[in-house]
Amino acid sequence: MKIVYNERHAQHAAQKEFFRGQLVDAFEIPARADYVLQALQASDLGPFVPVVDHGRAPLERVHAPAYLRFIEGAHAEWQALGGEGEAFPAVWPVRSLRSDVEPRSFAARMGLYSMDSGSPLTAGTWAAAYWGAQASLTALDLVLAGERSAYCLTRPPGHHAGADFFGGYCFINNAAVTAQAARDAGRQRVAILDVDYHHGNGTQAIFYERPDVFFLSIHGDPQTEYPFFLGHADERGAGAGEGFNANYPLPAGASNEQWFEAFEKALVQLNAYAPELLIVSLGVDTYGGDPISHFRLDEPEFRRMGQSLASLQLPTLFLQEGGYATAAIGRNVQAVLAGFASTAQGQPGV
Ligand code: Q9C
Ligand code: ZN
Repeated sequence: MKIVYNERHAQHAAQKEFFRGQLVDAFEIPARADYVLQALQASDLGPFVPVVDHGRAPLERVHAPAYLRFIEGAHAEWQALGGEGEAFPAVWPVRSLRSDVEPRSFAARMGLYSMDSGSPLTAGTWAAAYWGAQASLTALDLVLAGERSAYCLTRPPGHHAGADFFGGYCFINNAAVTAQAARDAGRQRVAILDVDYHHGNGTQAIFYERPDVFFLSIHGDPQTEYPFFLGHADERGAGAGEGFNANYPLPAGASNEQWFEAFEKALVQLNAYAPELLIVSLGVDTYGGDPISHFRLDEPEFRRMGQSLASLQLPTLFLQEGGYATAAIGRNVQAVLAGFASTAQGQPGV
């Protein structure tokens, strides 16, 4: 399986994040990707393919240009105001407040363009996120050119980022950018399967009213789990997109049996859609040892996940999302990819 690695990921290196109103050590750190890189280099997966710059246009197909410009310049603005270290939002235009006027205040724009205070914005955030999107697009190119699959190793992750906001450690929505690029390259139906512990609210929202990108997600129930305000089972798409969104929320603490039951249901639904491309938002924070999540998967389950995905027999693009048990992420990602790669093409589908 060809691998595209975003070498610039470490430019996004936060020391701290807000968690329940306190500054704590950041969870989404460069070592996450370093461990995955080590595990993949020691495996027989690969080869590694260099990143190709596709420019800004494919990002602007999904994200508001004003949002991208803000993220690009935000840390410099923060520093010019005397800010030190990471920048965080602290005020948001909820409900009856206006979000159609962009305020001049930096603090106000931080709130306008974000959903939480848990996503530190650093000097290198834009570079890391921009090149992560480019690495994702490079991996997409491989699959569009006929590769059975490709994996993009990148951070920060993407699936919480909306068209015009960051949050949940995410700034540019790589799954959405690549799904749109695949549509623009002529693929008619694209499926995004999000197996990260957290609901991919950004990806869902971007495609909610569209039938051409089917979003399916298995995740911790938003009644108790981040992102709290989206990801319920009754969200099935709207307008022309009605029926093309599927959420499988599971209670925190769900068993592996419950997880695979939901997963197999999602695969049947996905298969019935007959997509021309599958994009997997591959978070491995479903791991039992994850410090901020509450499912129980382990190496054998990650391998089984990869095998089941292979049985769909679809061109498949894997994009790295969450996973915070730093030392175990490499092993878990490798198990998914090896499970997929070891399942022969031509084996019966689900
Ligand atoms: N400090 C992804 O997995 N904060 N994002 C949880 C822990 C939000 C996770 C509290 C978690 C976001 C891509
Ligand atoms: Zn997650």
